[in-house]
Amino acid sequence: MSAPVCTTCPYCGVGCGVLATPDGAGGLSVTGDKSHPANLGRLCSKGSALGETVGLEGRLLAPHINGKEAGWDDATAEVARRFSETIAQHGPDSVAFYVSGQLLTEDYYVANKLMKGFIGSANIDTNSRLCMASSVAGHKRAFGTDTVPGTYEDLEEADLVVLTGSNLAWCHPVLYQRIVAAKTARPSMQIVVIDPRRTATCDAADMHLPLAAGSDVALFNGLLRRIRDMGATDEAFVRSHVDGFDDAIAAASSQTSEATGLPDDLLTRFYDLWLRTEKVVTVYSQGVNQSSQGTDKVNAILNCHLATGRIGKPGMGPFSVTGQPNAMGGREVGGLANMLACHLDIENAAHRMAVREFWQAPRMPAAQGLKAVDMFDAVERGQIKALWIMATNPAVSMPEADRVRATIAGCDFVVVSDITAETDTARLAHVLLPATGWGEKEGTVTNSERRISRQRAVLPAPGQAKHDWQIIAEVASAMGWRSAFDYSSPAEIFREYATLSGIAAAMGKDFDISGLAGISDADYAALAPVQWPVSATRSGGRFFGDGKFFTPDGRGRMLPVHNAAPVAATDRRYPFRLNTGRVRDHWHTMTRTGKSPRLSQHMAEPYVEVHPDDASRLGLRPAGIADIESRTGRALARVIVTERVRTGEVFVPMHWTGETASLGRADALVASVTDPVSGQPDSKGAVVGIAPYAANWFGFAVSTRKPRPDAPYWALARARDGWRLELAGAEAPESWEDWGRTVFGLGPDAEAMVVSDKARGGARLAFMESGRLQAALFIAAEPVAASRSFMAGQLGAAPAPAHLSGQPGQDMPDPGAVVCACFDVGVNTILAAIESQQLASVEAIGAALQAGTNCGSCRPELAALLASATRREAAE
Ligand SMILES: Nc1nc2c(c(=O)[nH]1)N[C@H]1C(S)=C(S)[C@@H](COP(=O)(O)OP(=O)(O)OC[C@H]3O[C@@H](n4cnc5c(=O)[nH]c(N)nc54)[C@H](O)[C@@H]3O)O[C@H]1N2
Ligand SMILES: Nc1nc2c(c(=O)[nH]1)N[C@H]1C(S)=C(S)[C@@H](COP(=O)(O)OP(=O)(O)OC[C@H]3O[C@@H](n4cnc5c(=O)[nH]c(N)nc54)[C@H](O)[C@@H]3O)O[C@H]1N2
Ligand code: SF4
Ligand SMILES: [Mo]
Repeated sequence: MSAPVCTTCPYCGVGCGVLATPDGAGGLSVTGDKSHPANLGRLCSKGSALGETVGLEGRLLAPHINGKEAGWDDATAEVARRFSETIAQHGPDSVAFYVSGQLLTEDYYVANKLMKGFIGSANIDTNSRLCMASSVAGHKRAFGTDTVPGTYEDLEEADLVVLTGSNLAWCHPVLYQRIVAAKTARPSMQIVVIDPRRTATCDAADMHLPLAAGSDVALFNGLLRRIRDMGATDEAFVRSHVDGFDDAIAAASSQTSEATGLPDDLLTRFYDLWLRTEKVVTVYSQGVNQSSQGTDKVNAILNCHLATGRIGKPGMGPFSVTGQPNAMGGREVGGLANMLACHLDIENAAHRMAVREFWQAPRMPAAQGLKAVDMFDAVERGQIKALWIMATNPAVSMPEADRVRATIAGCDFVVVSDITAETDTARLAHVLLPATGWGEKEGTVTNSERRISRQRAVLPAPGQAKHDWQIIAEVASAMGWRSAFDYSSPAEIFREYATLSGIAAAMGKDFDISGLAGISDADYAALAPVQWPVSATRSGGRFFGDGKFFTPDGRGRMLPVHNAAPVAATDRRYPFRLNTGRVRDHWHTMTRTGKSPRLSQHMAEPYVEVHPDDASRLGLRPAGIADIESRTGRALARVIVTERVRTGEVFVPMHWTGETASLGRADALVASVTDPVSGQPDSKGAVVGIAPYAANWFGFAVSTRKPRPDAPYWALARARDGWRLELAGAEAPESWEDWGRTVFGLGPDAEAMVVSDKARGGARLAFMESGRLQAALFIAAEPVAASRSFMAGQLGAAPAPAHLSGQPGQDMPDPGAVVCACFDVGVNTILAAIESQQLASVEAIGAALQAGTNCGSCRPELAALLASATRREAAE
């Protein structure tokens, strides 16, 4: 076995250190890096399962031109030629790059340099527009710079942690575990969750404020009024360092907090807790950013911290947590259409000149480029004629995803750089370029607390895959700019970038890593995680505690903000507010987590959470299928009836795509409404109508071969030795056996055992090849009751009667749906152990079954199982 390589997790913005050891057979074993300050050895379920996601199945391994495999020389030449011709004919603004917070800083730097400095357009935007843009804009308005003031330690040192619009337990699990550990050690620490949904994050909370969707400004304006009314303002800090106090108070006083829909006494309890607790950190994420008033929401939060001087000091401050592994790096390096590199501003002539000179750039745009939604609109209008998409899947993740998909399909020339061969977006490309992925590429990422860490290669580049920076540099060279893009390594790019940051710092910018400008190749290879700034005068630490901001006069700004109703109003046809977001074990469009059987079991199909009152009014049954419709599209999803959501609001996860479900793309339903300041889409604020989907049959199947499903509702997920498939439809095929043979790719030699119950519209089929179970199919008039976990474990097994009942026999234990993904422990195993071993705590479950003892992501679910078992016992 080789020595472990220190690298960084490619998922969320916590930025955990990972020790990865190749197993010599193309796989990896992965553990948490105890020396990394972000995680100190912890990993969540997704990080722990990284080894299961590096296999080459489904990978894009060679360039393709118009669907045919091609060599790199031809592919690079084709991209360069089409971009050059388009620019020559229609000008620099007729082309665009749409990039991603999943690029490394070095990739991002090169893409930005090519577009802004050499092509001469600012039409480069990133999926961070859908993610962090409102935080960027809010920070800039308040601080004069896009900088997160605090560090992760603040979350542990705080006496009150407010989590608003953040499902930290599922989306930043290691940070959540750090907070929970701090609270366990110091139980007086308080946690408050502000979220319309009761999420897993609420399990550790002392207080949950289920505010009406979109009403955060009303809530935080109420807090600001209370700060003023109760004399909690830090007058000295405001006098010396903050402008805008009176206007912000006036705006806050012009409205009540009624829009939150929360009772006054609950609000007052929260406000008074906030007021009497000096050490307070307010963490916020997409429930704040992804809103038609996302920037105002951000400033409403920042106002409260500025008014009380609770910022940039140990245990206090606002804390925008970043989503993607390099969302922060992208903001630093100028990945957004309205920024230059190193926090410099595109519309500032002096900044522009400095960068132009540094790059020796032939041209430089003087105005902002098009932000993501506007960019795709310009593609639709034919104004942008050549588009290069890197490391993102906009045909799934952009609002009005059906229209975006059609827009990309209609664009004259589309290039997609990806690691995955078949994504909804890759299917639309004229030129497909294979990139190296996590574990194969080298560079840096910056996490939520401004800490720069190395991603390091552990595995060789597969097939013909190249690094993203290399692909971009080669196209730039082919376009005639070889000397400016003649990089031989990411270290060289990093040095150039660090040097530029020194120039930016000399112009008064806070982003400064000039201390690394002279880093040698060897030191870059060995670079330990380091928090910026890194310069001759500063290293790491907090910002703004000293009252120094980066506005022209150095003072922070409070903003007058007013609560506004979400732009899309509900009406009779679309009476529900659609909330969207994430599940614990999947990452975005699932191109990586979808490869892991363990991660695919926790939530195996698209679903919609509906309140019981709404469900009964609409006739939606638990486990039935809902037909969800908006002005822009349609989706089918499994119904989960739950009090976790408010009445009038429903929740659909964002992860399902055209590859994994028939009609599961949440963004088909979401309108392209954006925040007027940041341009970020209101991904949580669409309006929809819901009705039961009139299914006459439901199905469940497992198959060793990847099924090619043919049904109105289907959803596909990996299982241990194959695939699992959920199905529903109106009209049943004539022969389920024939249907199964086609869908599961079975030959005539496959033997079928069929039990049909024509009267009740049911059928059960098991298909064998060489005496082993190849596929099983269960059809019923009701949602199928077969045990998913049991059947998924039976593929390849010798025939057994249980294969037709779909339930384990007496001697065959059924672990039930996976709760602990790290140790693959199912719900039935846990419930049985709670009962038989009288387990009374999450720790006791861990000691008995290991569940919850690795990443801890499932600890909230274990606690819920304990509570339900105790309730049952009490009732009996
Ligand atoms: N497991 C997992 N983790 C991830 C990711 C993933 O795909 N899977 N993606 C990463 C990325 S890129 C990101 S950006 C982060 C996102 O991390 P989060 O922002 O924590 O995740 P979301 O589920 O998008 O939304 C958070 C919460 O906002 C709530 N919300 C909706 N509307 C409102 C509102 O009006 N006000 C308030 N206060 N809350 C509201 C939702 O109910 C939801 O629980 O997660 C990162 N981590
Ligand atoms: N309704 C709704 N929509 C949302 C959100 C929401 O909460 N609700 N959240 C939004 C947010 S915050 C985000 S961040 C986006 C995320 O949405 P996307 O960025 O579209 O989602 P991913 O699946 O992460 O796409 C990454 C793509 O890059 C590929 N890839 C992975 N690694 C590499 C690499 O190293 N190089 C290259 N070239 N390709 C690579 C993957 O195979 C995949 O196709 O979705 C947004 N859309
Ligand atoms: S919390 Fe999980 S997903 Fe996020 S960086 Fe750490 S291991 Fe990766
Ligand atoms: Mo994100």
